[in-house]
Formats: sequence, structure tokens, C-alpha cells
Amino acid sequence: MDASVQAPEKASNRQIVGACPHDCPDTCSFVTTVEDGRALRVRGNPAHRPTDGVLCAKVSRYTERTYHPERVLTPLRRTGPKGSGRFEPVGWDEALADIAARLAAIAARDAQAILPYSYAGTMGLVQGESMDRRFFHRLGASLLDRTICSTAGGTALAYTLGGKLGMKVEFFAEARLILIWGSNSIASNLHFWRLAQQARRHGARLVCIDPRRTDTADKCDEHIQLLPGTDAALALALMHELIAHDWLDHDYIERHTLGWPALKERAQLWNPKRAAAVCGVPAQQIRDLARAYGTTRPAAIRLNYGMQRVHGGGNAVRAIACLPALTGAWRHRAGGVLLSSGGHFPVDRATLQRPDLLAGRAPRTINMVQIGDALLHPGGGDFGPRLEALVVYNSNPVAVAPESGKVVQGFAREDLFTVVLEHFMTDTADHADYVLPATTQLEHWDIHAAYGHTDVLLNRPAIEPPGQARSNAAVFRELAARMGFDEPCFADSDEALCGQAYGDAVKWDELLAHGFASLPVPDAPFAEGGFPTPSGRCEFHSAALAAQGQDGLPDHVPNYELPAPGGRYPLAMISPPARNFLNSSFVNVQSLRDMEGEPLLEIHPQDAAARGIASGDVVRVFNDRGSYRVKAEVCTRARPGVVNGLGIWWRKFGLAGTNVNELTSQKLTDLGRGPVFYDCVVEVAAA
Ligand SMILES: Nc1nc2c(c(=O)[nH]1)N[C@H]1C(S)=C(S)[C@@H](COP(=O)(O)OP(=O)(O)OC[C@H]3O[C@@H](n4cnc5c(=O)[nH]c(N)nc54)[C@H](O)[C@@H]3O)O[C@H]1N2
Ligand SMILES: Nc1nc2c(c(=O)[nH]1)N[C@H]1C(S)=C(S)[C@@H](COP(=O)(O)OP(=O)(O)OC[C@H]3O[C@@H](n4cnc5c(=O)[nH]c(N)nc54)[C@H](O)[C@@H]3O)O[C@H]1N2
Ligand code: SF4
Ligand SMILES: [Mo]
Repeated sequence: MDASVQAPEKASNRQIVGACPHDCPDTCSFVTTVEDGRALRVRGNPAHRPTDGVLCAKVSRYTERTYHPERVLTPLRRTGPKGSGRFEPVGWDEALADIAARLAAIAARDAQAILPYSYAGTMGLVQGESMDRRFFHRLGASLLDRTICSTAGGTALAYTLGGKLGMKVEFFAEARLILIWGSNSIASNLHFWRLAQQARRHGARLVCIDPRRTDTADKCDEHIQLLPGTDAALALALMHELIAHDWLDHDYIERHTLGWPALKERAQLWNPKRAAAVCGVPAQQIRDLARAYGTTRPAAIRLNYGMQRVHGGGNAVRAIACLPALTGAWRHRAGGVLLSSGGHFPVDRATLQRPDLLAGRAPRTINMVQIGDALLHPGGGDFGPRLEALVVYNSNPVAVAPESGKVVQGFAREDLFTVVLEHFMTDTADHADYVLPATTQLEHWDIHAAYGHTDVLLNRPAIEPPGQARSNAAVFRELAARMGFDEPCFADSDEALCGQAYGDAVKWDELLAHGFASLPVPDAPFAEGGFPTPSGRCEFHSAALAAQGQDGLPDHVPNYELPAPGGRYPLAMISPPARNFLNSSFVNVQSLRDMEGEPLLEIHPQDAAARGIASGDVVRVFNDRGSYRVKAEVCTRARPGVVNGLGIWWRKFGLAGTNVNELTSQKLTDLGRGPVFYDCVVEVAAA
């Protein structure tokens, strides 16, 4: 939290209201103080209720990142072998002319050999999903399935509740019981945590459900330290107990749900004893949790994405999302569940992204989780043409994508033409043919949705771009011009794109005046049912899923990789993000890296003793996909049988030039084609 003492303001200083661009549920409003064209500091906007004047430690240091001496300030062209990180500066005109010519030559054969690769380095709708999409749609490039984070849970919510919808975050402060399920809120959802603390001061009980004893788990009243990938079993056992003790809201179930008799039958297969064996927790803990959930009003669940990065992640979210309908928790504004509020935002994506520019073409889709395999595919068969060019922006796939041995091998292909728009020489930028200097949030216009509250935010530029940095939208605008794309939409300015994002659905004047505007969302969205599903009910049973040959009911789907005691890989590994980084962003900011120290593997004293490992030892963590050297920390943050490989370090800061994704797999979740970062078995040995 930013407790820094405020320097006295000069009268000539300007205060510019912007939005935090990072992939974080909190989407804070921030105020930048500018003196003589230089940003002095960024602080939380006290006028924006969800932000409440507070930023996290990372973004409090946004100016340190912006003025970082290693910021890329000119276009760079590769001079050494792929991946060597050797580059020379070139002018924009020369770079853009060459890139346009190279892409045009590939497109003349088959534009599907070109792939954009982007994620949420900025969540801005303009710099993240507007001019870039127009450009690639017009080109006919391969489509990217942007699945690396949230699609298992998002898809599960869509089948169960009808969309990424749920409780309004502010009302968690009024709950009497809060389950913090698969979320290290202190690290990754700080402003929710503040609300949970308010609730607690009024007597609420907080229960954390997480395989790792996180800072959040430490500060809750209870920690249920289950095995990774067993959340659906836990949720089904809770249902079993709700049924057994009749802690049910029969009227709500009758009027607002679908498939109750079938779900009841399913839940009856999951008594606490059976679930306890699967989850690796005491049966009594499950019974107690069921009693608390069944008898406390209002009861709220803050579900987060950590628990859906396993094979059965979709089913687990479906099972948990059924719980509030069983007890009628939705009737109260402080009851229900929240995973994402993203579905409340009326973003006009057709206007921003212009899929009509595909003009009837239907390019293939490549799943970003499987970029390793895609880059190494020789082409042909169902896959289609071999990938010949990649344009990467807002993402650092060499560090964040799973099975990085393959990702690196793919990026190292000398015959692959790679363009990376970046602030810094990341592991991915090191593998580029061209690196193009990008603007940060302090230097460009943007407009935002959020997934942890329901306000739209506008970001105004506070300072001029340093060096020759250009916004992503500007780069794609110029590439479009050089490719001869003359549709009027390619002339829209960044500011005009901000205005198009919501059309008339949000008051532009209000955004310009305050920097944020609240959406009209009812306080208790499902108090009277009204779920936007096909049936209008909370769908315990989904006919749509059954029609696809899937289980229509939620069930426990075991992990792909189960640790086998005495087997080759007896330990499960999870790799949740670090508190002072934002995925792989900020790893190069010295003050934050100092706080994180170095890459660590947390291992339980029992597992460490069995391997002769002490804290501070360098260990080798390995499985069939690769091997990773890291320092061990012997502690009870890890439970027996599970090691925690904290992420997501840049490979080049790792002991042997690798990071934890050397070990993770490219397999996909049951729903939503998502990644399974936390469904991974390993062995650990003293190095
Ligand atoms: N400081 C910080 N904040 C962040 C990020 C960051 O890197 N750093 N990343 C941002 C992004 S992109 C996202 S998606 C979110 C991620 O934040 P969350 O959605 O909270 O997800 P994770 O941090 O991946 O995991 C949360 C917790 O789930 C636990 N977990 C792992 N496997 C399981 C399981 O099988 N069951 C259960 N119940 N729990 C499990 C992990 O140990 C972890 O403590 O946070 C965002 N905010
Ligand atoms: N092992 C493991 N791997 C994981 C996860 C995990 O928990 N464990 N988490 C996964 C999750 S949830 C996610 S969301 C992904 C995140 O993966 P990414 O979306 O790739 O996120 P970052 O690592 O933060 O990289 C974003 C990059 O975008 C750049 N950037 C930021 N703003 C701009 C801009 O305006 N323009 C341009 N051109 N560039 C910009 C930043 O400098 C940064 O290098 O990682 C996934 N990988
Ligand atoms: S990363 Fe999250 S908590 Fe930090 S400033 Fe941005 S939105 Fe707020
Ligand atoms: Mo994410």
C-alpha cells in the first residue's frame, strides 16, 4: 500500500486522472502529478470509491517503471542470432516499411501464416483490442484464442449464471461469512481485501480455500488447505451437507433454478468422507464449513481464477457457482458469488474490432496456451500453414506461456519473422526481429472495463511519450496505411477510439470530467432470479453442455497429473504469481525485485527432509517436460505433497536462465480451452 508522504505540491503542477492498465480485478483510478512535463508520482484517486485513494505497491512505483533507464526508446532491429538479444536502433520509417513488406509477402501466399499474440499487458480497450484487431481482421491473419487466464471460469459462469456476472464487490463489506476461494486477495485483489476487512470488523468470518498458506490465508479465521484441483469435490460435499441438514431455500430452488433433482442425486454421491479423501483435508472441516455456509446470512463467495487453472477448472467453477442458489444467498445484496463482473460492461466490440473486415474469410484459430506446439508445427493437415510471422504486443509469452522449452525453441526459429511492441527487453523481445518502443499508460489515451467492480474508467495521457515511443494503436494505424488498407476506420485516432468503445451506453462527458462512470447494475442482481441463461434460471444442469456431449451437471474432474507417492513424480506443483509483480511485469523494477528477493520454491519440511533439502539450497525441480533450478524455502506455506514455484520471473533473472514454466504443460481445461498451470507433477532433488 502506498503510505508515502506527499511532497508539497507546486501551484504549477498538473494532476491528470488516469486508470491503472494492469490485469488486476481492481482497475484503480489514479492521479498523476506532472511538473514541467515530468510525472512525479502516481497515487490512488480518493474520489473513486473502489480505489479509495489507495494503490498497490507495484503501481505506486509506476514512475520508476516509466522512467526506467532500460526502457526501449527507439525501434530496434536484430543484428545477432535469434534470441541473442543483440539489436541496433533504426528509424520508424525504415522499420515500418520493412515490417509491412515482410507481412505483405507472407500474406500474398496465405495470411494465416501470420499470428498476432497479445494479452493483457494493458487491459485498455484501445491499446489492447481495437486498431490491432482491425488490422489483423483486414489482413486475414490467424485468429488468436485468448485463453491464457480466465476462460475456464468465464465459460463455466456463462453456462451456470448466464455470464461473467455476480455480486457487486462493495457489498462484501456487509457479509457475515466470506469464502475466499482460490484467491490470494492481499496480493492480487487488494481492494476486495479491504472490504473483507471491513466485514470482519463487523463480525464476519473469513475462510480461505487454497493449497498454499498465503498471506491471505494467514489473516483469515480459517484456512482449508486442500490439494490443487479438488474444489469441485469440496463444493459437492458442501451440497451433500446442505441437503442432509435441509439448509436449503426450497422456494428459490423451485422458482429460479434448473436441474435440481439431478444435482441432488449427484451431490448425494459426495459425502464429506469421500470428499475429504480427495481434497486431502479432514472431513470435519468440510462439515463445519457446510454448517457455516448453510446457516449464516448473508454468505458471500469471492471466487478467483487460481482455482480454475487445472483440468477440471470449469466444472469446479460451475459447482461453486451453484451454491448460492441452493441457500438463496442471492436474495441479499451481500450474498452470492463473484468471480468476474466483466459481463456487466456494454463494450461495443463490433465497432472497436471490426470483425466484418474479415469479409467472409474464416481464418483458423490458434490457442495462445499452445503457442509452443504451434510454433514448432511443420504445417499441413488440420493445422494449416506453418507459422511464418508473429506480432507480439501486451504479452511476454516466452516467460508466461506453459512448457517454455518448446516456446523458446519456437521463438528461436531463424525462419520466423517476429515483431514485438514493448516497453522493455523482455525474454520475448530478446527473440524479436524488430522491437518497437511502446507508450505506457502515462503517455496514451485509453478506456477501460473492469472485472472486479462495475465502473468504466478513462485514461488521459499525463506526459509526452519519451524517446520515439508510440502507442500500439498508432503502430497498427501506420502499418495499415503502409499495407494500403484505406477503410476510414484505419484513420480513427486513439481518442476517437475511446469514444467508440461504449457508444452512448456511457456518458462521455462524465468520463471526461471525473475519469470514471458507474454502470447501472442492480444491488442484488439475482434476488428475483432473472439469470441470463437460456432457461432464465441458474442452470445446475446445462442442456447446452449436454448437447456437446459433456456432462450436463458439474462434477469433480481429477487433475491430468496426479502425484504418485513412490512414483517418478510424487509432488504436485502450483505456480501462483508474486505479490510485488504483475505476472511478468515489474520484474525488472529494482525496488520491487528487491522485495521479492529471488525465485523460490516453497517445500514443506516433511518433503524437504525426505530429500535432504534445507532452506537456501539450490534444488532441481523436474518432470518429463524439463528441469528448473531454483532456491528452496522450507516452510509450511507449502502443504505436504505440494510445492509452490512462485512466478512469474523473467527467465533471464532465473538461476539457469529459465523459469517455472519450463515445467508446466500445454494441456487444456475441461471448459473454455484454458491453461492448466496448476495441474503439474514434479520431483525435487538437491542440486
Ligand atoms: N500482485 C499481483 N496481482 C495480480 C497478479 C500478479 O501477478 N500479481 N496477476 C493478475 C492476474 S493476470 C490474475 S488472473 C489474477 C490472479 O489472481 P487469482 O485469481 O487470485 O489467481 P492466482 O493468483 O493464480 O491464484 C490464487 C490462489 O489460488 C491458489 N490455488 C492454486 N491452485 C488452486 C486450486 O486448485 N484450488 C484452490 N482453491 N486454490 C488454488 C493459489 O495458491 C493462489 O494463492 O491476479 C491479478 N493480480
Ligand atoms: N506458471 C504460471 N504461468 C502463468 C500464470 C501463473 O499463475 N503461473 N498466470 C497466467 C496468467 S493468469 C496470465 S493473465 C498470463 C499473463 O501474461 P501476459 O499477459 O503476457 O502478462 P505480462 O507477463 O504482465 O506481460 C505483459 C507485457 O506487456 C507489456 N505491456 C504493457 N503495456 C503495454 C502497452 O501499452 N503496449 C505494449 N506494446 N506492451 C505493453 C509489458 O511490458 C509486459 O512485458 O500469464 C500466465 N502465466
Ligand atoms: S495493479 Fe490492481 S491494485 Fe494495483 S493499482 Fe492496478 S488495479 Fe489497483
Ligand atoms: Mo491472468
